[in-house]
Amino acid sequence: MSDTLFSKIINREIPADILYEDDQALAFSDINPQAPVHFLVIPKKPIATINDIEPEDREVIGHLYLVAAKLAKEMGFAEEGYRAVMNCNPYGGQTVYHIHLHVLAGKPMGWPPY
Ligand code: DGP
Repeated sequence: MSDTLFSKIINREIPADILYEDDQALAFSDINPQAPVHFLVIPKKPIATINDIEPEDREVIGHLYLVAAKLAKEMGFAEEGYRAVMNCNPYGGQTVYHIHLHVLAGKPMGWPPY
């Protein structure tokens, strides 16, 4: 897979408001927030889309949700609620081909999401 700008954020080649980092994952504020709180949790491994997740990636994908929930608790919106969603390919609204969990909070979310 070719490098995306998220690899550049991981490698500190472009700046980002980094909220959390460990050996497997990085969380940073979305540059174009769609809610009062909007950040992305990404694996350091560059997986392009949900369709490209391999069985060996189970742990890291689960880890993204653990990071999301940890930050939700720390940032104080866990109980109030939030949305955690991954977009896949054009119809899913994906624009960056390095999977990322969007975490949106701070207002009630609509459903359906279109
Ligand atoms: P998606 O459409 O699901 O692929 O979401 C990509 C998100 O990435 C979108 O909400 C905007 C965000 N984004 C794009 N470029 C940058 C960037 O350079 N920095 C940051 N922090 N976020 C970015």
